[in-house]
Amino acid sequence: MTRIEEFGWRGELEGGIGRVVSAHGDYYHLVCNEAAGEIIARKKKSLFTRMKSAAPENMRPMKTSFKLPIEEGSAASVVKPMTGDFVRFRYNAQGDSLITEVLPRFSKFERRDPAARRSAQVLAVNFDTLFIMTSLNEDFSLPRISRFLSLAEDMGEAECVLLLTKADLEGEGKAAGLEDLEETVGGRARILKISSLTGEGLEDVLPYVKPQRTVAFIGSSGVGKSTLLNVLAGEELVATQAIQEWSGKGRHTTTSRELIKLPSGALVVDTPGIREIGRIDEDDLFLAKGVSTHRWRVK
Ligand SMILES: Nc1nc2c(ncn2[C@@H]2O[C@H](COP(=O)(O)OP(=O)(O)OP(=O)(O)O)[C@@H](O)[C@H]2O)c(=O)[nH]1
Ligand SMILES: [Mg+2]
Repeated sequence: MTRIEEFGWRGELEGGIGRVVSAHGDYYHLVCNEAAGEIIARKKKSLFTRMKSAAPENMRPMKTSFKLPIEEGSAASVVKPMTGDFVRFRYNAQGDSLITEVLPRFSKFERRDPAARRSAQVLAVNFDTLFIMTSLNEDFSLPRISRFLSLAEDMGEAECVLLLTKADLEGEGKAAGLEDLEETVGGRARILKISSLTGEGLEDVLPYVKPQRTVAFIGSSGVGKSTLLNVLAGEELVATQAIQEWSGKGRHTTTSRELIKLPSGALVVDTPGIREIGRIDEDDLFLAKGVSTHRWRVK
């Protein structure tokens, strides 16, 4: 299997296809079949992509509950590459390689921008499974879960799992409204309960972390996204941080999106936590922490 296939590519095998594993301003870390399997590439200035076609048939996951190809028929738009994207690039062994096209995304999770300055903010792309994660402590919120699930309805060709984290804390009875969870979810996602601390329920997660399949972790800061990633990796791959005692909420530990390959061969996108800003207007519920725009210096 070639490197790009290991990283989830299911399309035609041609040269110059890469997958973004992390973004650093206008520079992108790509895995690909060129060079030693990874390169740094720069984004072509004003990268225009006509997103009129759906992802090719062979790019789609085998099991799907959604039929609508996303972005079909939409007008030409500027698409900035992001972690998880498959891109076309022009390889240059001497200097900067150039990303020339962002390939159509077969799934994406986005929310309306709270300030409405942009039409939408994309949080994850090209995942086979979306893990919406929420912890079983005082931070548990049925309206938030409902909001996440309605955003996931338009996500394209992927399945959605609601992961209730910190099951070891459930006994403390701080997750108000837990008894109404099934009704709120209304069959829109499979519900799993796990504890990264005790290992409870982790066996139910394993079927989703399969070779060449991508899982995106989404959820508020401190719900244990990075902790789960480390447990699945079997080592301390990414930093995690203790929760703030007084609020039950975490303090953004993960600050950029990164695509990580697990020993199982699965690809995971760990995302920065989404911060809730209010409960008045459903559309304004979320404020995500921006992706780090730290620039890579390529010598
Ligand atoms: N009791 C308990 N604590 C957990 C569990 N999983 C994670 N934690 C703790 O929760 C805190 C936050 O975990 P992180 O994994 O950093 O949370 P995160 O979702 O990645 O947070 P951001 O990166 O800020 O979005 C850490 O102190 C973890 O040790 C769990 O299953 N049970
Ligand atoms: Mg994290």
